Amino acid sequence: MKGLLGQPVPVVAANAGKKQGGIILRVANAANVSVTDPTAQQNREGYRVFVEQRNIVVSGPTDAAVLYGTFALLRQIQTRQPLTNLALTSTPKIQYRLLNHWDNPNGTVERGYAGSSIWKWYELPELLDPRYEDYARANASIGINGVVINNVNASARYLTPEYLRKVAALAGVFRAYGIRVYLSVFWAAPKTVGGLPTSDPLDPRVRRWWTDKTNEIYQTIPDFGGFLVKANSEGEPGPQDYGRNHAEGANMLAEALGQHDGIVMWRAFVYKANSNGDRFKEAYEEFKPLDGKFASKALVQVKNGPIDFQSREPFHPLFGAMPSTPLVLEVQLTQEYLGFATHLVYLAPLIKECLEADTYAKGKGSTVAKVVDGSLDNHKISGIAGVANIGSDRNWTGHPMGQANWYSFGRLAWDYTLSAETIAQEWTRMTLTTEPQAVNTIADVLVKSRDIYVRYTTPLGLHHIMGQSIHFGPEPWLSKSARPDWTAIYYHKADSIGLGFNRTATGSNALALYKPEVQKEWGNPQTCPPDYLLWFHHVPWKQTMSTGRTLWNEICYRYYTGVDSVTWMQQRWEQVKPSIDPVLHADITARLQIQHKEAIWWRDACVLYFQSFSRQRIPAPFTQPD
Ligand code: GCW
Repeated sequence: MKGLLGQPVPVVAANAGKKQGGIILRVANAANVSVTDPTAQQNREGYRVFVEQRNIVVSGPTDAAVLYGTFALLRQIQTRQPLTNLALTSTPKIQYRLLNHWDNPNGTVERGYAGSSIWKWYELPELLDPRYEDYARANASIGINGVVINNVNASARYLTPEYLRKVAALAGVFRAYGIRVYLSVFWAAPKTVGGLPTSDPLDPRVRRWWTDKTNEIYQTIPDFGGFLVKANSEGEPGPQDYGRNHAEGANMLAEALGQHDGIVMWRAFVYKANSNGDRFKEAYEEFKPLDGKFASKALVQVKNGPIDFQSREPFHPLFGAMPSTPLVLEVQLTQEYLGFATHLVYLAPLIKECLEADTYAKGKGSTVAKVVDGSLDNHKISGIAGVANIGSDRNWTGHPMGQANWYSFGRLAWDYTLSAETIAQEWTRMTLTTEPQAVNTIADVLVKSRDIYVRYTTPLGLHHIMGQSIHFGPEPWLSKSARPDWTAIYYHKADSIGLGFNRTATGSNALALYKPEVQKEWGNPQTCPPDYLLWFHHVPWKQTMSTGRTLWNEICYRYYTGVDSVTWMQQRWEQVKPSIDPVLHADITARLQIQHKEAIWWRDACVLYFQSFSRQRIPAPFTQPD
């Protein structure tokens, strides 16, 4: 308040003198929160902000609730909303709202583009960087209540007493902000740390080891949140190494958690090397048969789409297919496939597109959001995870606009009914400017930016045609790799006839994983939304689309107008210059220049490459690039 208002705001322990015109923080009504109600946990975090006898009261049943209400009030003030007759009430829709850090013990961040890790392991536990508290406060302000601090490609080191003390020091900072810490675990830790000959989840020694280790963790960190596991995926060890399945692995960890208040999040991101099938189907085929076999403390964590955080994916077919298992939605805030930290891409529309997708699991309206919040299948626990885009860069996220992705993830995890536009406006007002016209201009750019990125990189449902390994820039010609499902050709299937991956019954039939209503819409190229077309169909170059253009002309049209739209973003950004801090403005101007250059790179590379199959001219008014 002092920072916002520029004058001191005295803090008193209690309103003994019956003063007016103040703010009262009140932890109240805790007794009314039912412990048997599945939404009780969320209710414990819900707040009310209202006016009572000329004071503003922030009230909730727990400290955390009052903290969230306080941030809601600050948001109200900072975005310059009226305070008279204030009446804000809000309860989070999802219980576990987590950031997943892919941070390594050596300070690197897998797929991180904002400098090195913010965790300084070599200084912990003695030295606490003040940024840990800034980080916790920022998270609390958007409702995030848990952080998995290490990479899912996990080092076993975090389970050693030396590192647990360091993790405990971070937990000590986060606690006051309602945030619990979680660890990604390395499956083979009983061997590498415990000295056992095996890490078979059904071996009694292994089970004992995890139980003892879990008890040790809770002794060090009493409010520890639980485990995240990537197993038998991309070379990581797992229960399948011993002929056991994912549920047997997850259930062993759930058992180790015992009476402790912790959960297991088991990732469904699995696909096999040299699979002859369609990678799209693999997670479904492995996990769907395990529905109903997971312990009550285990959740399965599913990426938004079936391949891997592409700029646009259809929703993952596991949503709606595992009614007996709570599913955590995993989205990626770090822009691994969306231009790293040089492209301005606001991700709220992508996240909402997934949450609002209809699985039809229990008829119309069975959205992914209802699967994830547990309401569709009456689950007692629910979760959502965002792969963090945070690093040691002074602006946290590399691209200053990347902060909007961290922000919007938290806001949507709390309330996915908020619109991408509303969140963009809020963030812009709180971060960049409150000048109304500039706010509208910037929010408009933010909201359109993801579609623009899709246009100049992977229009019409093209996917996985990016540069190998680092996942940057175009490489649609990539045909050789250690694995066919890491090549671009595997995905786009360009030939002299047309373009796209046939996933209908005459192709891989991945479409059959969805409910009939979804199959019906996406299975017919006439009714399939153009945005998903090449995900499911091999379309002839000369085929006329709903837009009236042939596929070839439509592809060219999208690549070219995509680049033009980056120019439009640059012009809009130039317009708001008077309202923005000059250093920040210059930074983003330069990043937009890079984005424009790289958009041209994507366009020319893809159009010229695909032209070698279509053998058609680039239509007017576009010109053949040099
Ligand atoms: O997208 C891929 C990334 C890997 C990542 C993996 C995963 C952490 O390229 O870097 O590993 O997904 O999600 O497990």
